Amino acid sequence: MTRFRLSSLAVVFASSVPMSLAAQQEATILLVTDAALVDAWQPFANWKTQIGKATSIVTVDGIREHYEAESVHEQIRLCVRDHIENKGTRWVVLGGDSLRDGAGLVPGGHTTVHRQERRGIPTDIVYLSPTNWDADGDGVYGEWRDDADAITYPDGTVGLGRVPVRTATDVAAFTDKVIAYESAYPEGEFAKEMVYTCTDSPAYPKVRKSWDAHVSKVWDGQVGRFFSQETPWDEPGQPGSYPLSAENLVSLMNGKTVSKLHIHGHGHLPLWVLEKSRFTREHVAELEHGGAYPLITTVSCNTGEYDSAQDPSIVEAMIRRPNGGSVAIVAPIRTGKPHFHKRSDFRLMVQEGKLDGTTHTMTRYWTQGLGHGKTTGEALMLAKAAMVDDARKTAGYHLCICELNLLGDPTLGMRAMTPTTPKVTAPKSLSAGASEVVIETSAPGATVCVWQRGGVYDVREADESGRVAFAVTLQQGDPVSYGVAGAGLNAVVGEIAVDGAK
Ligand SMILES: [Ca+2]
Ligand SMILES: [Ca+2]
Repeated sequence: MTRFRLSSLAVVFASSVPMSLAAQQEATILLVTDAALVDAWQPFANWKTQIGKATSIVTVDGIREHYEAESVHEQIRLCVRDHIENKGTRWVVLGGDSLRDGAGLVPGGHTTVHRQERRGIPTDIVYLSPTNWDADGDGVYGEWRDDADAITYPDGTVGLGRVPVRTATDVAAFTDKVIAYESAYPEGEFAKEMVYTCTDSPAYPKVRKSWDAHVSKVWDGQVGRFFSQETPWDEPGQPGSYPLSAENLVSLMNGKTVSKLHIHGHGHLPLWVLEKSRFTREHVAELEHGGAYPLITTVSCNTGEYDSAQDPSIVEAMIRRPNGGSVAIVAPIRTGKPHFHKRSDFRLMVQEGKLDGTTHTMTRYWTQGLGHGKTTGEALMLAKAAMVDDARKTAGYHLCICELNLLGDPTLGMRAMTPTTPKVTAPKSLSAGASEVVIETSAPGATVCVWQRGGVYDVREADESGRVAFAVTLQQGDPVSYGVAGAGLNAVVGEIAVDGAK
């Protein structure tokens, strides 16, 4: 039986863990990390807070100290639930890499076993669950049949992602990429360019259908199909003449011509298998496309295996790569299995393109993000929520929900449209004491935030004329940070000096 100590948590956390005042009030982002990376994550937390998503950093050590349970996984789950239920958390960032059996910087969630994964997989979505995934109390978690009453899947209201970083340098490189993604996203056709790659001919029909029947129905982007026998770059009359090679995939990214990328085909932990070549860390090291970071989904086996002693996986390498790679990738932690209710569905997959559980999850991720304005983490959790009935019926779908992770930032908008950079007018300085901060923008409906670290934190929506007025009491010498952000915008931030009272 787990117990949960409610006494003076906020005070204890505030004194033991650096947190912004905003975070103490109401933090929409909860960032869980190791004590060694707290300082490294602070610029990320400050950036998110400044653009309207107040961020609270908690450490695994702090969680161990303040939540009572039989395991660190349970302690993290209780902490996350506390923040969701009592502190306004809408996104959970697991800010560190992990190893097997709860080791590493930020332990993976309870190990879920399955007949297809007898050695078990860490299941991060357990951290969002109001129940503990061990209904029969035998210490074996996530047993599809025996623990069904204690298994709660994500409902999509809270986004989750893991940033599998190991060092302060990794965190700094990742933070730079996230800031560029949110404030300096390319203002051309880039946002509209999606590419599906596929090297596996039996999968062609379903990969085609993912776009034709789903993503294209909700989003007005352009698709490029980079299949072994078909690419937009083929010589006329010579299908397949432009190979899906590692070099060509590097060119695609370095040319800043793909903002959404689905990679379908074989892979192993350290690489993607392409047509007659392999995409490895050496290719990741060639990536230089600062500011133009694609969002990626991939079914390729073990590419998202963040908990292995072998590190980095190819997905981890893409996340950690400075000035290149990606900021959010959905990938399987073990083999990327085509889950179905019955065997005959495989025939329908090959013949008619029936979507298996994994392809369906990734397709729903894109439709939620590009068609319905959800962030990366929300979109993946909604895709999982859409599969709950399947998971109750067939164990394979339960595994499907557990084994696909978002590696990267779960709070990012998915850039369905080409952004504009709003014009923002703010005072250069204000006087201490009771004041009105007026921010004028060219973006009606934008999220506008003001933040004085010593006290003020307020987030509002710009009115029809793009204006927001904040009534605040300002302290001398503590500048006001402001941020303007929104789905179709590159975020703009600035600072207002606070002088002595008049
Ligand atoms: Ca059990
Ligand atoms: Ca790892």
